[in-house]
Formats: sequence, C-alpha cells, structure tokens
Amino acid sequence: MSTPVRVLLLAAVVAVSGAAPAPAAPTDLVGEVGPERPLRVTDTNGDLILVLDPGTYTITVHDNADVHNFRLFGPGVHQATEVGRIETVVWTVALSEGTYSYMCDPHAQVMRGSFRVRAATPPPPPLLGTLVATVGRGTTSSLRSAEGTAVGSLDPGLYAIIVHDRSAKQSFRLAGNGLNRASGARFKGTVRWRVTFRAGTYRYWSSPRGARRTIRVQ
Ligand SMILES: [Cu+2]
Repeated sequence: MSTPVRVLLLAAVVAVSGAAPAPAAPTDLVGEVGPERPLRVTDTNGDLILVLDPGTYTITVHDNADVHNFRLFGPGVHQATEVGRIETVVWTVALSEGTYSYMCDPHAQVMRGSFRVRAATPPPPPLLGTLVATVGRGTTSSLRSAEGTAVGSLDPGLYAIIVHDRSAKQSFRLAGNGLNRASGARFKGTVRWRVTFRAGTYRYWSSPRGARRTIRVQ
C-alpha cells in the first residue's frame, strides 16, 4: 500500500491558513522549504506559526531545494530566496498588524501559507496617584491624597482609590461625568477601585445622607 505522501504534504501547507490561536510570541522564527518538507514558518520548537504579536523578529530561512524558493511578504516586508539555489539566510523583519504570506514562486498555487499579526495592545494608562476615601460613623466622608491632603481638584487620568467604608449603614459614593459608584450600603470594609477622572465636576459623599463635596477635574 502506498501512502499518498505528496497529498499529506500539501494538506499541511493548506493548514497554514487556518486561524487557530497561537501560543506566546517567539522572537525567532524559522522558514523552511525543501525537497522533503513542505513550505512552512515555525517557531524554534518546530510549531507552526499562525498568529504573532507585532514586533521585530529574526527569521532563519532554510531553502533546501534548488527547484523551490521561499518568499515572505506582507505589511512592510518583502523578502525572497532564489530559485535554483540552496541557501540559508537570516532576515530581520518588523511585523505589524495584518496578514503575511509566504510561498514558493514556481509552485505558488499549492506551496503557500500565511500567518496573521494581531493589533498591538495599547499600553495601560499611567496611574496618576492613589487616593484614600473614608466613610466614618454618622455621615462623615473624606477623600484624601496618599499624603493625607483633602482632594478638591485633580488632573484628569487614572487613579487608584482605596475606600475604607467603616459604616454598615452608609456607603462611600462617587459620582459625576457618567460615573456613579458606591461601596455598598451594608458593606463595611475596604475596597479598591480604579477610576478614570475626566475633565468636569465630581462629587463624593456618605450615601445616602452625607454632605456632598466637590472635586474639580481639569
Ligand atoms: Cu516550489
């Protein structure tokens, strides 16, 4: 019984265009084309590359057959080895969001594959400070900086707020600019919030009955 080896090889090449998620991004890639192995791009463990994070990679290309070549192209990248030559080359490539294709030029109908580079993850905004909110006995409340100064104005941006709710009847409430957040009327304890303040006016108070205080964000 003869195994249809060639069909299996082609099936492996076609599988490259699948869209399954890939493990963590390597920085070193391997491209390969040869008489015995299908055209493919793998990590250094030999696992097929389907999805990558954007970034700079080195790709070592083993062009092991003089009847094939290896071409890689996509956003910002266009590299190829020569047909008729057996060679190993190393390319440094900057990959950005989009689809990258690779192929053998003489057999591009069947010897081709691709991988996707996902969008860059935006860096988290910087934390501008940590504030301490307190709801005490009765209807008192305060919002202070980490140094203990009462907060009346803030620069816009992201803050951490440590909320000490010392009352099982009142909650610390912060509202304004579409925000309306409270520590919970029956809750007593400490919670940590992350709040993005935008330009405008906010108020905080011991909810429901405490006096409201104003924070101006500009
Ligand atoms: Cu070929």
